[in-house]
Amino acid sequence: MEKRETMWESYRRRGLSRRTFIKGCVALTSLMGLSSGMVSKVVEAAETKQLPVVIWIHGHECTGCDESFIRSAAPLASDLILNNVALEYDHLLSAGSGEPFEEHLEKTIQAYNGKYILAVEGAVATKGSGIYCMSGGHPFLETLQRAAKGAAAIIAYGTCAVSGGIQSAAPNPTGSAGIGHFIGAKDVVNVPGCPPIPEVMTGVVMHVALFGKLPPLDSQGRPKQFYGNRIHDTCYRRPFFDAGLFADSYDDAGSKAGWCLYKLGCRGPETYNSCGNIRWFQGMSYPVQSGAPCIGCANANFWNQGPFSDRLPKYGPLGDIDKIGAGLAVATTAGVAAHGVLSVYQRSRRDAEAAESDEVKGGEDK
Ligand code: FSX
Ligand code: SF4
Ligand code: F3S
Repeated sequence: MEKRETMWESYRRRGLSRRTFIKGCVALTSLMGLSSGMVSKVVEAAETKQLPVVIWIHGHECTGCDESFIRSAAPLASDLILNNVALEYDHLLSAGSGEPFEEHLEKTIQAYNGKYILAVEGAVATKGSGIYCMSGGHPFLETLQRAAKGAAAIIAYGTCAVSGGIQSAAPNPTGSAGIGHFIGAKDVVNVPGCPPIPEVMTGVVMHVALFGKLPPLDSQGRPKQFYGNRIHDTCYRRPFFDAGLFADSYDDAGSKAGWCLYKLGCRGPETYNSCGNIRWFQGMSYPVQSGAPCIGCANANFWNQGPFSDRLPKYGPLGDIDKIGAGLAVATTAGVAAHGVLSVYQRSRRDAEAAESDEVKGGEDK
């Protein structure tokens, strides 16, 4: 087995300074959700660990996960696949194809047995002897099991790989399911989302690459640093939820004023993901910010829990929002004021009233 370079050696080969390397390590530390005290450990790992071999396979999916991954900005996906890992095989990103490409997969599995990271996107299609999802001439299930056997760690990227996703939506004609059912007792990091956030994808693979072990996981196998909060916990519309101010339709005054989207079907109260913190497109926005309720894309079976415009039947101790709406608004206003959020609430209410009066005027003009 050839000796591969370390990340530090890769920086030097490209003529990059020690300062740039350290800055890169600091950025990686933060990306992985580690405290600044861990920077020295990241530097040490980046200096001494050979770049890990990664095999990245695709099952039954839409390729959205890779499309998301290549938009990672910190680190850049191009940096990650060219300089931070040794990506030996990827159905989408590799230049190779055909029989030589499939032979390369076999050689890589054998040469790095027990040492490579296996990244998997997409579900396993089981019906019709696997004919609904073939990979290199084999049912995807065979490719998955062959590659999983010698993997040091397995990352399931996307809700399809984690729990079947849209591929397993009722009536599930292809018999699709998440990969966990098919790879025995192997440790799997589950990174759900349809697709997952790009920086979450790079953060997880870099954790495994640098530390040679899985990041801390929750009871569903998700990395705690990225799936420790609900969308609802970090939502900037939360003061409106707490104040009982809800948009009733996509173009009403409440919607224009940025009120809570719960009544439009928002799944934020039951969905764990980092969209509210990291956001998408280099921190630019995320569904709730663009005016669309969270549809719970990181939840198992979310495609079967539609229509997405149907609101959650109830939310925790609050019960049915319809029954408590007005009372909640009054009761929570005092609390909102105490927390200094009243100005946001008042401004928004004024905005809503102004928008409402504009709408009335617009109607009168016609
Ligand atoms: Fe599924 Fe990913 Fe959704 Fe698509 O690889 S999680 S359908 S974004 O592509 O698998
Ligand atoms: Fe935000 Fe949705 Fe929660 Fe409302 S219900 S606060 S829009 S996450
Ligand atoms: Fe998905 Fe909800 Fe985030 S729909 S992208 S988990 S806001």
